[in-house]
Amino acid sequence: MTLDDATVSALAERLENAELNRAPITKITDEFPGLDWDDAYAIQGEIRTRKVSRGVKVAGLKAGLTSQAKMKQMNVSEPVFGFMCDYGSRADGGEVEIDGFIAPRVEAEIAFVTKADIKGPCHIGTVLQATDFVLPAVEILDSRYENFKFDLISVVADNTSAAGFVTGGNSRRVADIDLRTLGIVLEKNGEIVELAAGAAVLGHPAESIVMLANMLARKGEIIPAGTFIMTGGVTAAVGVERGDHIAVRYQHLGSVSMRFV
Ligand code: OOG
Ligand code: MG
Repeated sequence: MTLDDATVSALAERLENAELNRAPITKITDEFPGLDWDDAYAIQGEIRTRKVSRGVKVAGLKAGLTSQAKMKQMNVSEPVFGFMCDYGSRADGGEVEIDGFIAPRVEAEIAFVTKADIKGPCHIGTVLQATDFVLPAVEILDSRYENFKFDLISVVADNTSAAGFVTGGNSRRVADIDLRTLGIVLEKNGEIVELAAGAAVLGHPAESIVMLANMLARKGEIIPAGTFIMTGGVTAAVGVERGDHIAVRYQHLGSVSMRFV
């Protein structure tokens, strides 16, 4: 950790204002090149504290950069973790107002809901046993950095570009389906633009929750029962513009769609 509390607060405020005013900023590592992981998660934690103190509810947790497609697209090599807010939720099949974002992108994910606490260090068996059900989810990403130019430290501080999410389709028990071979097709305006299988995320999307639990354990935290967790984009993220229709079809889990207006 290199920053003092006052600087963590100032950077959290700068990033949250960029989100709330949809006014992108230069990446924070330009000004503080020596920032480390602890600094980045401290800034993200401070953004969360600010939101919660204003009455925002944390809707769930997320892992990101968990697939080769995403790591390649973002030119990074390690997963990152963030949180989702209640106000980021959008209805399946509904309209999403594009003016609520700076430069939104969408990506297909597999989400888990837990039924027991998960305490790291743990393994995939712990996660599968603690999973109530899985469901399809589309994340709406929006970097608060200009031209989404960022590095891992900056993106963690910016709550991993979290901006919105749409869940839908059917929920299923993990024991009933093979999440590794589950096919996912992302269509934009009726054309297939991305496709993948669940194994794109760390070999099995539950591995992403293992990594999240292990990261939280280092801070003395757990994943509580009843947590909604997005395990990371299986495909590269796709930019969207006003008028675009997105539909993601999941084998066994139905589909999720939205139109940007
Ligand atoms: C970082 C967020 C990554 C995922 O699922 O990989 C993420 C970004 O691409 O802006 O949410
Ligand atoms: Mg994501």
